[in-house]
Amino acid sequence: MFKDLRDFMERTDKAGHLRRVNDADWNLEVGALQEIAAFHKDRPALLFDRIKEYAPGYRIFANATTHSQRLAWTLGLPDHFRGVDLVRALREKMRNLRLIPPKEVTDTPLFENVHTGADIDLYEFPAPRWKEYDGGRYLGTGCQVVSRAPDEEWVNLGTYRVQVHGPTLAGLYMSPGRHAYAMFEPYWTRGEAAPVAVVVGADPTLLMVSGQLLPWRVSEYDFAGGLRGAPVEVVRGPITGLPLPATAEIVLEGEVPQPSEQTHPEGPFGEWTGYYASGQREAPVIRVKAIYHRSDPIILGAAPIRPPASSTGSGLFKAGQIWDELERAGVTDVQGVYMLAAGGPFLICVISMTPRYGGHARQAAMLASSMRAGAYMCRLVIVVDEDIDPSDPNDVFWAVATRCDPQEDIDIVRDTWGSWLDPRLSPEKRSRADLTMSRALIDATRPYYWRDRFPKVSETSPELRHQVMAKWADLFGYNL
Ligand SMILES: Cc1cc2nc3c(=O)[nH]c(=O)nc-3n(C[C@H](O)[C@H](O)[C@H](O)COP(=O)(O)O)c2cc1C
Ligand SMILES: [Mn+2]
Repeated sequence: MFKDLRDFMERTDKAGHLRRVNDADWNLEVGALQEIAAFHKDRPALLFDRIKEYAPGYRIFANATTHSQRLAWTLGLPDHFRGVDLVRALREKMRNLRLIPPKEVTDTPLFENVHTGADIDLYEFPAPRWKEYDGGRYLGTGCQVVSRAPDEEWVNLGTYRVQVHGPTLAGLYMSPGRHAYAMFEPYWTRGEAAPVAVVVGADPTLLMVSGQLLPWRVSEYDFAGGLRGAPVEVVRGPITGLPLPATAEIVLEGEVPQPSEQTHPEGPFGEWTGYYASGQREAPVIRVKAIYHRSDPIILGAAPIRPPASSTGSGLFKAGQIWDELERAGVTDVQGVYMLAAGGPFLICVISMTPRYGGHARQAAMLASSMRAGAYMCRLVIVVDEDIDPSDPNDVFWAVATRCDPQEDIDIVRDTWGSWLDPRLSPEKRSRADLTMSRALIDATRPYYWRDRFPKVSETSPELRHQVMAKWADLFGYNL
């Protein structure tokens, strides 16, 4: 595995995946290029340097994991897997994962530059304004917010966006239920501000982990250690005592005051759904007490991009969890689960299976849509036969269009677990904080009781295909 962000960048470069961009403006140009690259067929990563108004060396690395090969590197998996094979490999890895606690070290480049007191200026870094309707500049997109509850040992790392409000003031957007929020509350109850650190530019494996819903009391450090098979090296934060990744590029240390004492308008910010749904609200702030950074620091930028680009790591974890839950619930013969990229990581779940009895497919759909992993924000659950690749939207919708009779095969479930981020949440429901949504369970498997009489698929058999391809190999190239 790679050692840190710089090492990852080098590997990206050696693989031919890196494009260098000079002279872009932090105001919208960086964000537009990031989006264009995410939709480009090569899915390159971008390294921005000589950013407008900034000294050379103050860089932004964006789109670290928009390519499945680079995604596999961050997960410590072989990089030839795609689609459902990647989900299968991740599940296998998760089954055998051992938590490895971080290792404290003293040797670190993080303190090459230390700013305290009047020397603190968040505008020292070229934080982008990513999209045209964003409410400001965001230093934290691919970041980690580090926190610890007053009387607990374990340390949490969560990815929550961090907006720059002023030279020493940053904003924090945490959805309800985030671990850091639960850790801050006991400080606030005692009338204290909560200690916090924000890591900008850690190695992308840490980002992959800090963006996942791990259980309370499972430190993302230990999980990342498990993924990489070696402990994450940390140094102690001089002010908060919190462990910080030793090779991080930039770290802010500070405190989060009780919201009744201080908040600041936060957002709007374009979200992974492809919409601005959460608007602008008062949100908690971080009073920055110190900034540490390596020389020539790199911001790891991971602003959300509309689907299908927003579906990277979280969708793989989600699919693996739903698959696990289905098996645990006794649903047999599942061949694959995939979160279709058009729905980002959460909105469209596809299950490919071999139904063994009438009702089997419907049972899988109902369970997937209501057990923990699939219950949040899922709009469509689609069940397809085993000959359909659940990661291929054309295959999936071919099955929906030809094997599903809407009147018989689509069920609607009402009042399920939704979110403020849902662009379809009506103004009326939004105003009364009713976040529930409905979802459709689509059975696109051949009807079980007459599947033997279902028209045959009109497609060249694998045997015949091989035969003619061997005979006319030159015509298409060997691997077609
Ligand atoms: C790139 C990225 C950006 C994210 N931005 C936010 C955010 O701004 N606010 C938020 O509450 N969750 C955000 N999330 C989701 C959380 O990181 C995720 O739910 C994670 O579980 C939070 O950690 P925690 O469970 O320790 O609180 C983001 C996830 C990713 C991958
Ligand atoms: Mn957590």
